[in-house]
Amino acid sequence: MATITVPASPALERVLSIEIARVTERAAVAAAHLRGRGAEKKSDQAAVDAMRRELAKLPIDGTVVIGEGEMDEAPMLFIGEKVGTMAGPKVDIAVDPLEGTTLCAKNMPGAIATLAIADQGTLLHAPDVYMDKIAVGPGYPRGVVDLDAPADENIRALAKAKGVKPDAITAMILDRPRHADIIAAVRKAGGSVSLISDGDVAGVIHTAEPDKTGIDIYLGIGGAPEGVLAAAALRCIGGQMQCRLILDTPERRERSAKMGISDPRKKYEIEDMVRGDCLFAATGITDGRMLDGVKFGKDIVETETVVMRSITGTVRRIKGEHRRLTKF
Ligand code: VTB
Repeated sequence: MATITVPASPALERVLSIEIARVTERAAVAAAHLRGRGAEKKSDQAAVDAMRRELAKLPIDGTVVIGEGEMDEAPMLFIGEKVGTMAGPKVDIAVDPLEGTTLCAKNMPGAIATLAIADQGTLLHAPDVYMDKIAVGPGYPRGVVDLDAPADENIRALAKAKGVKPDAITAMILDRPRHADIIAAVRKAGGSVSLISDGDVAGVIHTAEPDKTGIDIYLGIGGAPEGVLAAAALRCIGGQMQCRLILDTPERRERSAKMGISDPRKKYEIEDMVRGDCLFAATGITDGRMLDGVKFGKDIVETETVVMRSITGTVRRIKGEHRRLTKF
């Protein structure tokens, strides 16, 4: 059988833009088999297994930097795990094989399988803690909004920069009691709030296309691993994002120090979280605003995947029609 050999290169190879889609497709289909069964752990495990199997075939010398947990707590895709054929570029890998386990378990919109690949040493090694996030799409002056400014101020600043009244601005926020104050502040400024129950990787990405998604800004606290994945996507399509890890216990500060984080209060820009070129891919598991979910036909499985590449800013939407179903 013919094999593809990818020479090592400082720039991420183009061929990987197709290969990366295969990885998220397989993870999405594996999880989709378990949609709506209330089986969070089982569907996550199915996605992890499938993603790991496919990653092993990629022509890369990869290291997982955002994964399922640290070595002692995750048997697969743990932080530090080597993945790929080892015959290819040295890369960092960030994975979330099932982003939105609850969405999948309840068969609600927005569960995705997602992955980012970046040049080695360029992705933030974020521990699995919470992260405060703010993101807006492309086309605004740098610093138009700020993580440390009150939410109402950010809404007014964004409206001004967009040339609209604050009531034309919509903020997407995770529906959690911890966000009561920022939700109130957005509304106080006149803005509208679009709440999501889970899935803030897609939430951040929505800001890049406000005309299509109706979302101008993403605000609030979610997972740090999801923050790095979202930053990789935004690095490809444009936009601004600022984040801060929430290291509010000595244990969390110690854990992050071990991962190389010396300043626990650091405010990260996209360029600090993704310091070089990257590829980002996501495949829909359940139907969502960003992607259609997996469809199971009689003799065909259909998938939708988005692949983004930072070097060129190209975004590809790949509709997969899979006929050799034994591969799943
Ligand atoms: C966040 C968000 C994810 O879970 O990690 C959230 O980034 C966790 O927040 O998209 P809670 O602990 O409040 O649930 C997701 O929504 C899904 O994994």
